[in-house]
Amino acid sequence: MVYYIVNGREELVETLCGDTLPKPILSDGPRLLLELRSSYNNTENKGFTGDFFFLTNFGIPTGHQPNQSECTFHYFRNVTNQGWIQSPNFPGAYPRNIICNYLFHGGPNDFVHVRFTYFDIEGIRPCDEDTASDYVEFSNFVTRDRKYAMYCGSWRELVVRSDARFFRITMISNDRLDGTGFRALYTFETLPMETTERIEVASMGKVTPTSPASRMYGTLLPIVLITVSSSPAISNEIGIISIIGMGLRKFCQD
Ligand SMILES: [Ca+2]
Repeated sequence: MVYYIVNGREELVETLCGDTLPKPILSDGPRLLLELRSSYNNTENKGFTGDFFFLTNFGIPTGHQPNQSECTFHYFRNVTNQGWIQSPNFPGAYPRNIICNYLFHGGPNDFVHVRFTYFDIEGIRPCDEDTASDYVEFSNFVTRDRKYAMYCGSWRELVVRSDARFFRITMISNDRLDGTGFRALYTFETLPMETTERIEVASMGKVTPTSPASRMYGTLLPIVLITVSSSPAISNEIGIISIIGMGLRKFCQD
């Protein structure tokens, strides 16, 4: 059983059993509790093994993170013109109460093209505060861009393009229920001077229940991450614990 520690109290977020490897787990603060419960004698179930890490990158391995206490990552064209972004702890569930910014900085006449290959953000449309949804926001500015709706739910082949050299993607989660986040390929391209029309969303559709992130990752070992939170009390000390290669072996609750 996996517990977050919220305001000093243990909050159950996931129960694991069976012989299927779990997805990575990322804490939403500096502590995470894993509890093994066995209610009767058995001679066949052998338990589990796993690795853990303390991390400061919120489980996001790409981009430049200037401040380890903030989930803000910068992507510069003069570093690379193409790469991947992902939600914290992808393909595992993203943490609750988190704000993550992905900021793209192209050169003059550049724009950035972002193609989501996986998108699962907990919520219902229109994904605003009234729907108590987590959401992803797109903007050509640091501030809100009214051209874009807020995005949540499951999408397939979601494509977004910036108007100009700067672009911002922000993921915001609330304090309840989780999704498995997103993964996207970004590409900086040079904008032809004569064609400045913007393409917002190229295509979209539902993700099928048979297309979990694990399929994209094949035999990639799962990673259990225990992050350190951005709560004010520990704002200067962010730590992240990750557990890699967790094996769950016929370990069931009754
Ligand atoms: Ca939520």
